[in-house]
Amino acid sequence: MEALSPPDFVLLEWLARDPGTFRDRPPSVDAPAVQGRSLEALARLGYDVESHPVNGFRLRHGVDAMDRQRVQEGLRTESLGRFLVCHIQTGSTNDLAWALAADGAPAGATVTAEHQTAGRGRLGRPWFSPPGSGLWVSVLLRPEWTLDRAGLVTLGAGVAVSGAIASFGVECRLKWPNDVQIRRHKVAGILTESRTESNRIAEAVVGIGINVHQEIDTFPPELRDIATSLCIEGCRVERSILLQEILNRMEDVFALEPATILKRWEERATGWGEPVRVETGDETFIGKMVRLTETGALVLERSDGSERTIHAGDVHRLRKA
Ligand code: BT5
Repeated sequence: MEALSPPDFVLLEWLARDPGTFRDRPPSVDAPAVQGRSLEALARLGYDVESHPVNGFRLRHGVDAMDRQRVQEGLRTESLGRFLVCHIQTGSTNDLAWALAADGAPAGATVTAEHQTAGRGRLGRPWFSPPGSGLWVSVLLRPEWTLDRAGLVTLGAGVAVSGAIASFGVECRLKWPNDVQIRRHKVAGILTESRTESNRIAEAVVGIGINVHQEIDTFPPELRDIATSLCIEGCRVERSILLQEILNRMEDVFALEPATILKRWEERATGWGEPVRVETGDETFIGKMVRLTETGALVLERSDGSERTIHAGDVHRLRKA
């Protein structure tokens, strides 16, 4: 685990006192080599530090570090986020949440990282999680649901995330099963992993990745046409406040009846009635998206009128002729 060193904090605090204004060097971080190293560390973590040969340094937009106190001071939840750990760097926050679970952490325990070096999506696909710019968070749940409701965990989290994003004034939509999109570009993804005991979900870790501050040219080329961030969509929000909003909403959503969660999800989803191609790994199906089943599976209507239920897969939109 990597951490900022004391001179980094001194420099950060010094610059953060007056964001947007150039300041001379802080008295205690005097040596140019220390300063250079600290500036690099701050830039790597996503702090927008600008240096000027004459005027000194400035923090262009102020600081948006994940701040546990800031998240918790506006929480209305009973369990979600009450136990909250904010890390600088880790492989995957989902792994940290599982480690917390093994240590007996309470339900609702939440873990964030400024940077994930091995963030993952479904089927082990990589999740691009650069430092400082996104909300990379995992929440431990003990939902006491039967196994057939496992899909509802992801859908419920999607309802909470999309509601939170919308509350900051951005129009967003859900795409089955785990994407949040703006203008059909992926702004967030959800990865639910669960541990089962007989027919029940004993524990689940919901991992949520939201692109917040990235500019389009900071995405790797293969994501530039399919991804977006809240900043690209004109929304500047502190990640701590975004997390607070998500946790508040998520606890409310998981208290709802499954049918209500599904209804909320369907209302926020995109693509009903549209022709799509769904890839399940082994098979490909083409049809119109018509509804969800009561366990959150996707129902497609095929051209011969028959219906096909899909439990896991990737949905691709077919362009209308
Ligand atoms: C997901 O998988 O969308 C789930 C992503 C979950 C990430 C969170 S971050 C916190 C927690 N810790 C973790 O390690 N994971 C969770 P999937 O539907 O399989 O989508 C993966 C695909 O999304 C990749 O193959 C890329 O095409 C694309 N992708 C990768 N990084 C992206 C990003 N930052 N923004 C948009 N798309 C991305």
